[in-house]
Amino acid sequence: MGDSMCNGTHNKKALLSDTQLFDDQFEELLTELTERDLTDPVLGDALRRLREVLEYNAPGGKRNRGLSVIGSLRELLPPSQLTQDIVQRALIVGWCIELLQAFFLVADDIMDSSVTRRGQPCWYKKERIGLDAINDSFLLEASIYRLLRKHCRDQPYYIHLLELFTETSFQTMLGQALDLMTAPPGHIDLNRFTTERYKAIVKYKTAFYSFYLPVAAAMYMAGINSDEEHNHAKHILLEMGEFFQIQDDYLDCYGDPAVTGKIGTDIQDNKCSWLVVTALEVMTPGQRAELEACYGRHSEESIEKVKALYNTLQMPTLYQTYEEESYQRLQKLINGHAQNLPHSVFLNFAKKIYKRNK
Ligand code: DMA
Ligand code: MG
Ligand code: MG
Ligand code: MG
Repeated sequence: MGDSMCNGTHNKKALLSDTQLFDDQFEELLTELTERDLTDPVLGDALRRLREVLEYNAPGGKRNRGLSVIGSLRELLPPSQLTQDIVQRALIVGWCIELLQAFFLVADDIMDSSVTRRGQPCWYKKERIGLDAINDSFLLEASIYRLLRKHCRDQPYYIHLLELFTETSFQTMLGQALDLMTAPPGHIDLNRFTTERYKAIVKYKTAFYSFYLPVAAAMYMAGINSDEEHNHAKHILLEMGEFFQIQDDYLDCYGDPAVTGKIGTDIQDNKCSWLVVTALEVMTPGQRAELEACYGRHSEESIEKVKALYNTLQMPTLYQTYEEESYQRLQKLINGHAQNLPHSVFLNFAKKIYKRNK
């Protein structure tokens, strides 16, 4: 331990990692959302339900999005300006992003007919939950705005955060709409799966909320409001987001469910996945006819045929090449577009996602 740690000016909290602080903050937030403010006794059952929904669906992920608010803020403000209050607000805004993610995932798993998430059954798959999970997803979303109001309403950036969260939510919903419309069950049409459509889906359903949102929130909290700065950051972060969803699509088929915590459904769900879009670019007309006959079908046999075709086309090799190229492109983008923002804001994020297997 260095001398500075022993001079008594640092309290115990300062020695905890952001991850520990972040996890501790969740316990506090649970009490706040389910016990402290709403005291009407007739709400007891509903608030217990909210607590259960929060406990099951908000923690347990990688928390990259939530942690990157405080992570980015530490790069944007000098340590002397990072008071305990500011750190706490950054942790709470981070949890708001994790709640937004939980809201989308609970609904996404219903729409994608998924089975597991983060190594446990999807919430809607639990006994006696079913489609009541729809209202639970609304509760997760509403919790965001209760927290923001409680902790940030006196801050000069409050309105920026509100607009950021509502706009980002809308973008994500539009992306989910495109994702679902491009994958109509029982209507297989490989012509729908274009690169152009793919890019639109992933930009809207994933990149805005997973990458731009946490960094933009930290920027507003640090008083960086200019459109120019935000557009430069957005340019880099949307590129990272596209790559992140390509990984997600790759892992849907090639990931280990014991590691990713979820069992893939893209093939049977008829999804416009990076794998199918890329495979279509390199396959023969004969292989295309074969794919037409087995994609978007639920039988184990059909799914295995699609996977065999992906292997024949060497999709893992194509993916690795893509990952390498994407990483190089991103480094260039950071050097060219980061402008006044510290490159570490982007590099920290990039470090967490490249070569990931979960
Ligand atoms: C996820 O897309 C997008 C949102 C907004 C949840 P996805 O269905 O590929 O995600 P996952 O593979 O985690 O179900
Ligand atoms: Mg899904
Ligand atoms: Mg989905
Ligand atoms: Mg996926």
